Amino acid sequence: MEKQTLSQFLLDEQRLRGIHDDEFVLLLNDIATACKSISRAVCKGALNGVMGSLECENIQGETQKQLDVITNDIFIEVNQVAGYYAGMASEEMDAPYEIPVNLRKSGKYLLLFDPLDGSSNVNVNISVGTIFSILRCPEGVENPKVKDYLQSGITQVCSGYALYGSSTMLVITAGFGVNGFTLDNDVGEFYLTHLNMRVPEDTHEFAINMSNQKSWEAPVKNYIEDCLKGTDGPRGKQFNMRWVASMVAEVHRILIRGGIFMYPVDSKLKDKGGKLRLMYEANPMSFIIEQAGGLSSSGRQRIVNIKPSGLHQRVPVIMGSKNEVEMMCSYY
Ligand code: P6P
Repeated sequence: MEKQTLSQFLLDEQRLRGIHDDEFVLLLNDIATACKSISRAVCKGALNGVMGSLECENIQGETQKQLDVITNDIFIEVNQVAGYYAGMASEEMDAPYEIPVNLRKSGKYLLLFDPLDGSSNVNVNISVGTIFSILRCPEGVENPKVKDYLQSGITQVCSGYALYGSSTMLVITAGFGVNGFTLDNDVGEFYLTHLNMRVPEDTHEFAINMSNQKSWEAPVKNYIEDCLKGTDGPRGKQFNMRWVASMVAEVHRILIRGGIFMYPVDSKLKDKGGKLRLMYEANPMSFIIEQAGGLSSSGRQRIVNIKPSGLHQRVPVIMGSKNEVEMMCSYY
């Protein structure tokens, strides 16, 4: 049977389930178009000589890659053509970007995104991705300011990621489950290939950057030590470890075969609150993981319940298989 395209899937959801307004469907199609364009830019990176770093740093204090800026521009330009946003905020930009009112067709939504998460992997040809989160623009707000973006993750209308790996995939949730679409480069369409994705409740695989071990808080140290004891330890089973240093790749693996992804706060990051950003990494990925039956916590609270205090706020992240995240959080 012919697979549904993303557009057909969204229109079906709109018609059969009465969800999504027209602006939302158009908006998601624009995001998909941006991701197709980013996929080509990443795929041809070396051929176009854009795999290097720039002399400048972003708001995070990280050296920007050429592709960080290129993909950020693609995301803004593609989405500005249709203008189904009141504004956009990006990991790569200090302040939100307001779409000029004359270019705007709808002021309903705010878009937050990390245009190329894991970009330090791009020149060693390891999977990278785009992460996005869609919020409602507060009623009557014509020109959204930072405070209008500072909504808890629980209020997200939609979130998703594109994974630029062996194939390019788009995985999205709008609060009615999680669905994955694979890009057919020959046709230029995303086709539904992963209907109603679910995170296995148990796992034997953890993902954490072990080089930070000496700086972890005690609960994390104790949990990992118990996992490493294997069948002789309190967990009574052997664990495997993965670390790709690309959150999108980790989360996708966990969606497919289970696992627990951890970027806990450590003594080096304590004053920053953690490594990963709440608004355009932790919240969108938490929405997806929870919609697929998993859990997502800072170790002390559900991530999507956190009331943001800043656009680039960081947060400790523990997310994945329900029973494993519960076990890990029991160490706090
Ligand atoms: P480290 C990529 O820079 C990122 O934000 C996530 O995608 C990834 O999980 C993490 O940082 C990797 O961090 O310290 O291992 O380089």
